[in-house]
Order: sequence, then C-alpha cells, then structure tokens
Amino acid sequence: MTQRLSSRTHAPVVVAAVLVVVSLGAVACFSERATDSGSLATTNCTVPTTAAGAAVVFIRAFTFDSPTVRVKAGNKVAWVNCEPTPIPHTSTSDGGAWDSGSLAQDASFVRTFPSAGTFPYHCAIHPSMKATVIVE
Ligand SMILES: [Cu+2]
Repeated sequence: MTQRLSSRTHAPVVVAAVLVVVSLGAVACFSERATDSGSLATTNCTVPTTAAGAAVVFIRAFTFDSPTVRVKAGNKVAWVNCEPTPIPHTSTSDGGAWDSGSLAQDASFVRTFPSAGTFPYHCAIHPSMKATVIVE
C-alpha cells in the first residue's frame, strides 16, 4: 500500500454569504393617542410625524371620525385622509379660519388652534360632510 500525498493545493474559497435581512417594513412609531375618544384604533392609514401631539381626525367613508374633536387652546388638530380608495377631501372651516385644500388619499393637514371656541367645518368637495372642533 503506497500512500501518495497529493500535492495539489486547493485554495479554499470561503464564501461568506451573510444575509442581513433588514426589515424595512413600516414600524409605525405612533404611540401617541389622539385626545379624542373615537374608534381610532382600527385605522390603517399613516399618521404623519407632523401630527405628533395632535388630536387626529380620520377621514373615511365620507365621514370625519370623530365628528367632534376637543383640544386645549394652543394644541393641534390633524386630519388624515384614510379613504381606502383615492377620494379627495378637505377640512374647511365654516367661518373661513382655515382650509386644508384638497387632501388626496393618505394626505394630511395639521392646524394649531390658539384660542378657545367652537369651530364647525366641512368638506368643500362633499358639503354633507360636517364636523366640529371644540377648543377649550
Ligand atoms: Cu370630502
């Protein structure tokens, strides 16, 4: 029995395939709650960071949800168009104090309410959509 040592040298090819799967999935960091008690937990639209600290009114199914939102003077209200289909809406003050302009699907509008009062508003595109901001 003769052992022959092979002198062949194989340069080891080490393929280090490191797959780092970075989940870019939207890890929503919206832990702040809207100050209004509506059925807000079931929404699936994106609340923008500009709405941090604001009372959020979701617009969906041709409705402002909630129809009445209460904030303290100096605080913000944010409107977010949560329609599941591309339907534009506005948040337009009945008295002309503000007008969001047309908000496309998923678009939002934030306004600070500096002083107390009752502020009815509507959607300029769908005038039957009405709601109220109460600033205390
Ligand atoms: Cu509308």
